[in-house]
Amino acid sequence: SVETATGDGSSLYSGTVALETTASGSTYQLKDPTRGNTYTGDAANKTDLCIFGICFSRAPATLFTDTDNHWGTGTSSDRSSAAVDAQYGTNETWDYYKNVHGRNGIAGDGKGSYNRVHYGKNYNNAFWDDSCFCMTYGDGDGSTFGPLVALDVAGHEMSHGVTSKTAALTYSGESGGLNEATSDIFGTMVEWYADNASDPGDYLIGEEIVRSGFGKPALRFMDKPSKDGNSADCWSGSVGNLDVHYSSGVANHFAYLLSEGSGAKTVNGVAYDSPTCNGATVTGIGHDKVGRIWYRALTVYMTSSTNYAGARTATLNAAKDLYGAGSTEYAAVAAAWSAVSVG
Ligand code: ASN
Ligand code: ZN
Ligand code: CA
Repeated sequence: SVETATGDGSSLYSGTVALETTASGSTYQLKDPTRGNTYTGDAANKTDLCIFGICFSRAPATLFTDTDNHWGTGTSSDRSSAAVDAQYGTNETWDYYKNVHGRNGIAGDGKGSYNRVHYGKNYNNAFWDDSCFCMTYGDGDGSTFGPLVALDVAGHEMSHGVTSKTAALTYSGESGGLNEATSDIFGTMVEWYADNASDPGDYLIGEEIVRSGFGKPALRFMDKPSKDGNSADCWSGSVGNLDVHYSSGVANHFAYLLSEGSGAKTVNGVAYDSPTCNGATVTGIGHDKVGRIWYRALTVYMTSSTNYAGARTATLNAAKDLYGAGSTEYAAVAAAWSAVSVG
């Protein structure tokens, strides 16, 4: 017989976490019947062979099993520890979308996804793939990146799946920057939602996975995106020529300003100093409302070709729906976009 069991895991980045697993005979499977049978498997350090999105062979996803339902050791010496982080990342992402936005799974149909960990050798990336409805995580090379299984990375990558099923923002030009920013914003919202003492909420992307060889404390910085050396803080007519991970800076900066406001501030022990492009002072409305406004904008108003001007309109419409045209929130959305030179 097969039934849901409650276990726990020692993760790499998030301490000890609860896991819902599947009891099957005398073993447990890292598969969660309460979240669409989302499961995690071992890619055995193999890679996919895909050309232009068509895959001729795929690395495996050999389901993790365990004898006592206590998973991992909290160190990379045990292959199941990264699996704990990956499974926990899907749990928190699922719960964030379900409990905050009423969205039932990435596609909104209750269907779970799956994770592969230990993809490739020293692989310095993680990615969502619509064609397998699955997440893939590298181990990192150990000098620039550690295992890429942190919460904000999980939330970022799976949010690409949500974007794909909703606005379907084209992954180039300004819409591509908005696609990437959507993933940074919701990756951050998942991290705040999880409220995990080992990986508390912040406005940094990838702070848990970078190593000394990377030379910066995070991949991206929402308060002042140019701190990464590449991203745009302010909109300009050429922003759409940047790589999508850098044109995202304008919307990440908007989201920070709308959450926390401009100027210097320490939040959860992290110091931020967010400038505005127009010299104005912006007052924040908190990250929860930013997540609600962005989600409604993404799922109701944005389309595949939405650009920055369109994102301003979409989020203003969302704020009007949620809080009213005369609300503080509506005015704050307008002020935050103006502060990044949009509108
Ligand atoms: N980690 C990268 C990202 O999510 C991989 C990709 O899909 N472009 O942006
Ligand atoms: Zn991305
Ligand atoms: Ca983070």
